[in-house]
Amino acid sequence: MRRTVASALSVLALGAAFSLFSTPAAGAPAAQTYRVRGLEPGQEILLDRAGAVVTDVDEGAVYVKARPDQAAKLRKQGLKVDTMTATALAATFGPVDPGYTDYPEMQAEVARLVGLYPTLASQQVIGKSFEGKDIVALKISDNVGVDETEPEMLFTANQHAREHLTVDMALYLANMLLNDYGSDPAITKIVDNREIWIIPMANPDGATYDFATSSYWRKNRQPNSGSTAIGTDLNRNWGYKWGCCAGSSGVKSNDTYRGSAAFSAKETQVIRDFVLSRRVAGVQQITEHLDIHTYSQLVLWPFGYTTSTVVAPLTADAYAAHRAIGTEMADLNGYWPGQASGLYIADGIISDWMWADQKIFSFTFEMYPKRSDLFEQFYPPASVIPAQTSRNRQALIRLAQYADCPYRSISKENTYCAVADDYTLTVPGATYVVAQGGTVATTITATKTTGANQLVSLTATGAPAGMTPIFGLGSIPTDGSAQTISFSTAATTTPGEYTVVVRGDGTAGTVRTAPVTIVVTGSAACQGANATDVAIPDDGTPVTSSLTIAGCGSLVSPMANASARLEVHIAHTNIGDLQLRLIGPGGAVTIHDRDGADMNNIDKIYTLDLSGQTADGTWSLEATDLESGSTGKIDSWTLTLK
Ligand code: 0X9
Ligand code: CA
Ligand code: CA
Ligand code: ZN
Repeated sequence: MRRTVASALSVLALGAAFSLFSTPAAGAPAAQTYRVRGLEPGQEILLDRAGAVVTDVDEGAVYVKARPDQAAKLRKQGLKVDTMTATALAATFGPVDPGYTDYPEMQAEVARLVGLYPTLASQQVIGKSFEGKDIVALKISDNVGVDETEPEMLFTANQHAREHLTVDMALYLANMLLNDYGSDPAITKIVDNREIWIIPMANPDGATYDFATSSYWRKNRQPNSGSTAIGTDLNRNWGYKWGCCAGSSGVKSNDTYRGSAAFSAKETQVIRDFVLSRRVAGVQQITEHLDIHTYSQLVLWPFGYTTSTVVAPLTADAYAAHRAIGTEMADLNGYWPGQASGLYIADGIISDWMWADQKIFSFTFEMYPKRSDLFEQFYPPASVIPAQTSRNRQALIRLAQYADCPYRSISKENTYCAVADDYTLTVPGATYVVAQGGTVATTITATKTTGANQLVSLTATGAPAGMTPIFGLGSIPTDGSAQTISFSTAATTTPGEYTVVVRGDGTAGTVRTAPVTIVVTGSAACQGANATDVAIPDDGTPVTSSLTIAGCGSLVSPMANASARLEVHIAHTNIGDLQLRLIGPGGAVTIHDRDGADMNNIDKIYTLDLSGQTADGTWSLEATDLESGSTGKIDSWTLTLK
């Protein structure tokens, strides 16, 4: 279906573009919700002019807050404008499914876990909401009653009232850590070596109101002086770059109202003060933070207020580490990774403050669903909870594993996280290329940086089947001398790019690693590339870019590999509009189905099981833009079948 401007705006669409809503004079009729249909691309200005504030966007319709006189203006423009009664709202968005965890149930669940695991879990009321409800933080760690010197992590959920799935996500995390402690080694290690703080409901007033009214409520419930409009968007109220950049609204009735001042909301004050209280002798104990939202299936990192990537106080290395961890998490949960501003500019957000003010690595998850038209957006049925929370298990574990030194994600732990009796482990050069059956040699060096010398024993992980790392010496001194290390491959080693991690275990207990990137090339006949640009028409018919593979399949081995490599480069202004298929001699595989909400460009390496298809023949990359309002081109792609 061709989408109108309504769905062209569909990605959350909570920006400040429609903020001309004038405050009604005292006694004027209050704003109410209307459904507007028949809006064509480019006609958004009509909403602006009438003073209507967009609160939500759906396939074929925009929902606005407006006064009756403003709604009448829209009708005069020929738009279909329906009054949304509370019943109509509930019918459109559905009531909140009682299967979600409401405020009393959240308190009961936290109390149950603390009762069940008294040595691992404790709870603390870190402050009160505007209406006086407890804001609860659950702490999980071994020796939970003791403030140990372990890296701390903070999880916040439900800043936005209607994003009920996020509360269940936080409680899934708590259950995962507690129930699987002692049985799952990765979880046990995390609970033993981290102090984890979970705030499952950052906005209990808003959540309670939304459960009671099913009104699709986003903000807190704090009144605004001089207005009948209630509420501040907590995720526009944080004190870094508050209100700086048109990424929030100054209009009290707007869904992204930033509040009267930075930290004017009670709930952001409480959480800020809790974070500040985690400084010991001036050193912030929390190293990583995750803020949980719905929807769009994204992993986001700072900054949200600007599209610049590296801007002080976010250094190039800090940005790179955010990106590396964020991308690893996205690989594990199937979300799309990107900088927060890639979705849209938002200012006064929690993650920007966490990094800029406290140097806490901070991420945002936007959970299920992927798109607005797939399901009930913020109100999917509670039946999705088990699958949509457990899909984040490995991503959360990975995040926790980095909490001692997030810079390890870019192999800069030696620079940023040095310990006594330390050394660096280095392998020169970036990428080593070796043909199947061949051997590539290089050197490895251990160099003492602090403390005493150690003897370092070497091992390696991550080598593919058939590849053997060979160390000239099994143990090397930290005197800086270069030692030989080589990698021999078998004729059967699957071509591809591998990261072999060489690990050094020093006699003083210091563990250091050095990643080595090795590209194993197969027969040239099994590779193809096409770098000719192919324009992808907006909301148009499929386009393809093709290549021919010949002489790759043999009589004994005619098929492509179970882990074939497809590298895709596409320039596009909204990859959430795009569908991509790889069409081979034996059929089509969908590799991208409108993932990534409103983000730009695809530069990605896909590993595909193509073992059901003959290698030789024509292979095409097909791109279809399914929505209007954005466009791009297939830039280049490379296919390695064996
Ligand atoms: O707008 C928000 O606060 C978040 N999205 S939501 O739909 N859950 O409201 C996203 C915040 C991420 N930051 C930026 N987009 N800049
Ligand atoms: Ca502990
Ligand atoms: Ca501590
Ligand atoms: Zn949100």
